Amino acid sequence: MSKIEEVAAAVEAGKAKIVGGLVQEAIDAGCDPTQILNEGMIGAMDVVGEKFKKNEIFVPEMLVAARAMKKGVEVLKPHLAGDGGASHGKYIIGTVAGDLHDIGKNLVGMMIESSGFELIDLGVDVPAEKFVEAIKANPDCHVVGVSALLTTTMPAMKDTVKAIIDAGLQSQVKIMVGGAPITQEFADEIGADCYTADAASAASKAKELA
Ligand code: B1M
Repeated sequence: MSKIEEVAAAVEAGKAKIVGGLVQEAIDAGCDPTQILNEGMIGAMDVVGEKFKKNEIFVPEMLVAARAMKKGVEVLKPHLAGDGGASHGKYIIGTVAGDLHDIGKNLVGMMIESSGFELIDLGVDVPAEKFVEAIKANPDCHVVGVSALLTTTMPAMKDTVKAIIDAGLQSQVKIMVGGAPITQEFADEIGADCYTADAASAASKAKELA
């Protein structure tokens, strides 16, 4: 089994205590950090999601896999740093109301931060009004990121984008959206300024928008 496969197996099995060490071993063995993230950890979460869909595992197993992934990301974080240095101002991010998934949002936040933004993370289950308040409270923020992982919370993303537009804030901030069920088509339909499929492209797009 390769080092990356070992990381994937440990994430999938929810072995939080050993994932950090395995990620470090993979880094020490010269594995590419992005490959460890994409193939080792995100790949494992996809397997977990598939098993959940087939009723082979249940919410507690998904939760322990998520915890294990977070441990691995902690070790990987310094190795995924972007160009840092340059200051691109503030970036507000949150997962929409009703949605508790935060791994993808945290990865986007991490890449955004390491690209030179000051990150304001509103957390998960964030009501539309809280996004609006945060944007108003930070007039020097020019990009906001809205994440959703459930098809059932896509309407909350639509409401969030609408609330930001209705508050007249689209002249201040560009609205970025993303998350597994989100598409460019949906982003266009709800009036978001930008859709990106993953954390790395979110960071490079944010720099263009800032
Ligand atoms: Co949930 N869950 N979950 N879950 N969960 C999914 C999303 C699901 C696809 C699993 C499945 O059925 N195959 C499914 C959704 C189905 C659907 O919507 N049609 C699902 C479900 C059904 C549920 C519950 C309803 C289950 C239940 O209770 N019966 C429940 C809902 C709770 C709630 O939110 N209200 C639930 C709960 C949970 C846990 C709490 C147990 C846990 C989350 C823990 C946590 O986040 N702290 C969990 C997990 C772990 C998953 C899976 C297995 C993994 C998610 C993940 O972290 N992926 C997931 C299956 C899957 O995704 N394959 C699943 C890794 C992460 C890096 O990817 O978040 O997609 P992702 O982020 C990517 C991109 O999407 C993008 O960049 C990231 C990486 O580059 N991105 C952005 C994300 N946000 C972005 C924002 C941007 C740009 C890009 O700009 C702003």
